[in-house]
Amino acid sequence: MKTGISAGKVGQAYEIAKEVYAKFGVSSDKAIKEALALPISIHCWQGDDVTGFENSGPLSGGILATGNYPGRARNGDELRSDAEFAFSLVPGKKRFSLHSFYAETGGKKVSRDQLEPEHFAKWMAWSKKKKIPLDFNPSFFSHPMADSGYTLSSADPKIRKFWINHSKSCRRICSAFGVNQGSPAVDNIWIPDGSKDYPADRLSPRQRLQDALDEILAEKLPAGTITDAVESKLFGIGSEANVVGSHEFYMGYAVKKQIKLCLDMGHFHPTETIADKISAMLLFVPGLLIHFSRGLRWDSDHVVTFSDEMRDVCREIKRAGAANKIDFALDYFDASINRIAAWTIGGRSLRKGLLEAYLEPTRLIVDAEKRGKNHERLALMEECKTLPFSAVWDKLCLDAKVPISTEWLGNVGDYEAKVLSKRK
Ligand code: RNT
Ligand code: ZN
Repeated sequence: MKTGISAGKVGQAYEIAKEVYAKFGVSSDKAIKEALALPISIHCWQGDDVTGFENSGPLSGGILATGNYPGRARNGDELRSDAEFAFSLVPGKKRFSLHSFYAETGGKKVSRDQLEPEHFAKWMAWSKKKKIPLDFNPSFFSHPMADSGYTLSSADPKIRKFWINHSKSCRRICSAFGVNQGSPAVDNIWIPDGSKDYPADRLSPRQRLQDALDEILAEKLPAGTITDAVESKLFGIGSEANVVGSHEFYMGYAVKKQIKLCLDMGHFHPTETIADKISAMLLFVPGLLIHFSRGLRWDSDHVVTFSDEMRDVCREIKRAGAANKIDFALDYFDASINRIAAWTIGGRSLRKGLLEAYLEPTRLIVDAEKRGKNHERLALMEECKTLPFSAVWDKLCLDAKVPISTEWLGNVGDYEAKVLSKRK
């Protein structure tokens, strides 16, 4: 939708907003720069409903992309051009996160335990050319070896070995990304392992998972090329009673190994949020990978919005001065709406959350708390919610050369008519 708001008008509104924030001791110019500088790792799998390029059958692992909006990307070239287009609508620094089944093997079937960096040559060349660093994820689902519902924790040594080898090749690929981009790529391990009904033995699978992870992480890779992370979950479809890689499991494991813990916003109890975990966990692990997502009833993967939960997470990171220890990543998949819009809405919302956090007059609020004036603290927190935030947001978009307000819907509409609607 065209708003008809000119750059001049945005500038005028911004000048007033800037004055208001200055009264609260906040530089909005600085907040814009800080918010734009934090990289958001955009997840490739929203572009094709977590399908990948293997032709390995339907999505499994207790996750599900519902909907059949036309225009999903069917190959690497389509996915890359869709992503580039989405990048042009999301302000600030971006990364791109791949799953192993987005390998491009030139039509040759390559088993997941045999994947090599060369199968990601196109992705790496693109990453370099576009200056978009990559992140990586081994894929423990949508595969016959995952049919039992168990992978790294499987009681079958053949299955376990297969996934251990897959994880090892993924770490090498991830490290090759790191070399290619001159900075670490994040390798995030999430496995679907769990059971539909109450298991009698919860311990053995967890022992096997710990041993498997130890074996995977034992391989030393060139320093500064890879950041290891592990992601927990509460339940999935078909793993309602027990998930082997639970929060407590990975919390303990990440502390023990001093690797990053991945907190996915959709992977906790319905009223449990992750904001309060950040300052607690950062005392014990080198950093956190955050999967920004939105849980809704059974689904942990709705498009990220500017929700209280997400804003709380951004604020907590800012208040703790911890942004340099956080990898910001999106994780959701909605096949019922235009997928580029899904990327754009989530990416813009997260950037908004970051901007809002950096605009908070944290010092004033903390000072009120220190003086024991908790009514002032509460009043300030309330006031922050209605400061002229949208004027600063529009200015951020102008500065970053992306469309303001809902103008981007026009761009998405054009792309849908010209490109997406031609995909049958
Ligand atoms: C699944 C996890 C995991 C996946 C992606 C596809 O519950 O959140 O991060 O969403 O790896
Ligand atoms: Zn996740």
